[in-house]
Amino acid sequence: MRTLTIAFWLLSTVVKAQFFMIGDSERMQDGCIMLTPDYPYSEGLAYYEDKLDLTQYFQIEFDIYFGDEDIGADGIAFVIHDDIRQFQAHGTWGECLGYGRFNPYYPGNSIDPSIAIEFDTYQNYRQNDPESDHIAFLENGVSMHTNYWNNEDEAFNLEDDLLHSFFFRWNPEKKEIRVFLDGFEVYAGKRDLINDIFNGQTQVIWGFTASTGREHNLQYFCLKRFAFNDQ
Ligand SMILES: [Ca+2]
Ligand SMILES: [Ca+2]
Repeated sequence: MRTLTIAFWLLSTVVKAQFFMIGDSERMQDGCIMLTPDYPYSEGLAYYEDKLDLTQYFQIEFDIYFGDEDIGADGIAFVIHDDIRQFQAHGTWGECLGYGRFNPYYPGNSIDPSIAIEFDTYQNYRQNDPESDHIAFLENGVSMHTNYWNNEDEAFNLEDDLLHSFFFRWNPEKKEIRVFLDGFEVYAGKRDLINDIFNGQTQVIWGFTASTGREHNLQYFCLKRFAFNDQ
């Protein structure tokens, strides 16, 4: 247990220093990384420089800030990918959060193959968004979704000037993803990521993407802990 604790501490220390940033993302003074400033038509991404091993259990814990304007935009996506552009991969701005593309039926700039958890703060009819802010599981750079989580609250709002706690867990034996927001389970699903998404690839890139459009917000994340164990 002591060994594990030390390993977690080392990993969490290293994580803060090793993000590869593209677009408008910038380091902040307290070790957090800004993805977009509170400014229109911005896109920022930050990828951890070491790849994830999908054959291993992992849990990534982070805090996310979505701004202080309830009608701001557009949100943040947590992304795991093996796009051919690797650490330069990015999607479309605005409603696509720097991850997906405007139209799911035609090609566009998106991150693929991939999965993402989107934290969406602006309603876009083209992506089938509900009126409220919401969280959704996405695949292969397609922003449109049919299912989402908003705590069954039509006024659910993420842009409340607070940090929100998120956990992302991957269990390779059960092939299970679980995501938590402020203590609520916001997504749980089984998917054979290695074979069904990444075509046998086990080493993948992970990070965060975000964008703004006509509406905007300051958006950033702070990594809390990156833990591996055999649970
Ligand atoms: Ca909102
Ligand atoms: Ca949206």
